[in-house]
Amino acid sequence: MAHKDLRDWLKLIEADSELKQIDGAKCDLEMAGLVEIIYREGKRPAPALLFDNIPGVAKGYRTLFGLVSSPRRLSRALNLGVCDERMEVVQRLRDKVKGFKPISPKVVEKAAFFENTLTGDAIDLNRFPVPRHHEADGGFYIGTGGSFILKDPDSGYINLGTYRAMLIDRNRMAMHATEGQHGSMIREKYFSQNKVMPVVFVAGHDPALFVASSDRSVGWGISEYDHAGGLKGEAIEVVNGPLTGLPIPAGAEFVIEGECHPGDLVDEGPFGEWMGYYANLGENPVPEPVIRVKAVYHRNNPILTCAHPSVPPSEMTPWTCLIRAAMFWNGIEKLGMPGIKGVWCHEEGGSLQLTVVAIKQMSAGHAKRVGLAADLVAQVKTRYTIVVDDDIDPSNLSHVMWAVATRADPAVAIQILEHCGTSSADTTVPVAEKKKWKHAPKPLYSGRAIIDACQPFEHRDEWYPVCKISDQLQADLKKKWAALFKDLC
Ligand SMILES: Cc1cc2nc3c(=O)[nH]c(=O)nc-3n(C[C@H](O)[C@H](O)[C@H](O)COP(=O)(O)O)c2cc1C
Ligand SMILES: [Mn+2]
Repeated sequence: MAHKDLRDWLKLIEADSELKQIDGAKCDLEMAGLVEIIYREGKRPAPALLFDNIPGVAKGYRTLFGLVSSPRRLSRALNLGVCDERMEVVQRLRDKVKGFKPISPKVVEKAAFFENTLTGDAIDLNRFPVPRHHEADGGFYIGTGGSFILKDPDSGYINLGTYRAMLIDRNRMAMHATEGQHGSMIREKYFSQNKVMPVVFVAGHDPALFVASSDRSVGWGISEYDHAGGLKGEAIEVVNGPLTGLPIPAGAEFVIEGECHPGDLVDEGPFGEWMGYYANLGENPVPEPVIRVKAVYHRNNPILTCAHPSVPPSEMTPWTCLIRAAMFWNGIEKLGMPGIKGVWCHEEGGSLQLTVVAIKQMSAGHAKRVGLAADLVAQVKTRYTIVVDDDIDPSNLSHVMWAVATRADPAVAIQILEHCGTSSADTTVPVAEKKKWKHAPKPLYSGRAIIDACQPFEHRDEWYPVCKISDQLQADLKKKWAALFKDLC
């Protein structure tokens, strides 16, 4: 049986010793600062961090980071069978998604979050434990570990997306859904018809729903509700929002109902982003649509869920690398590429900008074609794709770079793709270019590279022998000198 809601799931991860409560940290810089240090410098896997007894907020109000940031937690959240091995989680996830049957949500009458209903003057977003993440951030951010629920006005399909939102005042916030996101496409439809857009924001919902709502591979027109239900193997329970009519996850801890009016914009940002930069420096803060909050609902002692981006490895990258490796691997195979033995999306590239694919070479040019396919699958936010032979562990960066240093002749191995379209998050675009992006989007371009770090196909049979002790000798020595290895390795 899968977990029922976040509280139920927290009990499971506590029993796994993957939950740590921290008392007394402040919302302003302390909570997120501790998360950053623990995830960058601490032991792996780092536990989920539940902040409690937070100064300045009501007793019992809590904030949770690192919800699914370990192989075990992600495998639990997606009902993959408990697993601590990264590559095994990737395999199980891609198998599950291949045989995928989406399950529509089930409407129920009751939700625990109706325990507390705030409307009118009673609404005050500043009463909740919303963090400020970095010193240079423009404000306090909700939404990093939540979902926005929107309805496509044409087809009526329900989209869930994870987009950050900055608190403006007690009943307004600004949503940052970047260009091309389903959330911004839906918003543009309402605004172009001069219509008010109904909005729901939830936090502290089912972790499977959070993962689905931040997964780029869920396509336009497919509801993340159905996708999350399919992953969990059971329908997500929803109640209809009293004001918006939008379906709201019944198990959520914290809910906002509100609306977004055409032309109502406010400065949002700056905010330190997923690949470790303030990437929107050209125009920062950026005018973003205001969400006017009409009602807040929350469970007693609510738990807000947040995610902390920073220079990787961050609190986000230990799980986004698993999701992307699974999705990219399936995507490369769908393009008809044979011989794929492993895919890894390195945390150093924010799980998107540095992909390594291991192959069993099957024909001349195979490695290069696989590299092109991987670049295509990763779409707009990629940078480097490296293809290695299957004696290289694609998830071991030093192993990968050894292959690059010894097998890739730069003159022929590196393919540079110039002038590819890119996103506002791209830090290779000069800041001056971004400055031209005022209000009306201007095209942005940057390059990508594919590095073929495989042994040259036609010389494989006479390739240089690797100087490394055999696996057998290694195992024998480790057994015989077990005490020595206990001290030194
Ligand atoms: C922790 C986390 C935070 C994110 N924050 C944002 C954000 O602020 N803005 C944004 O456009 N995308 C953000 N994303 C990426 C989107 O959630 C992701 O692209 C998702 O597919 C969007 O849903 P959609 O495809 O239905 O628009 C974030 C992803 C994660 C994992
Ligand atoms: Mn979507």
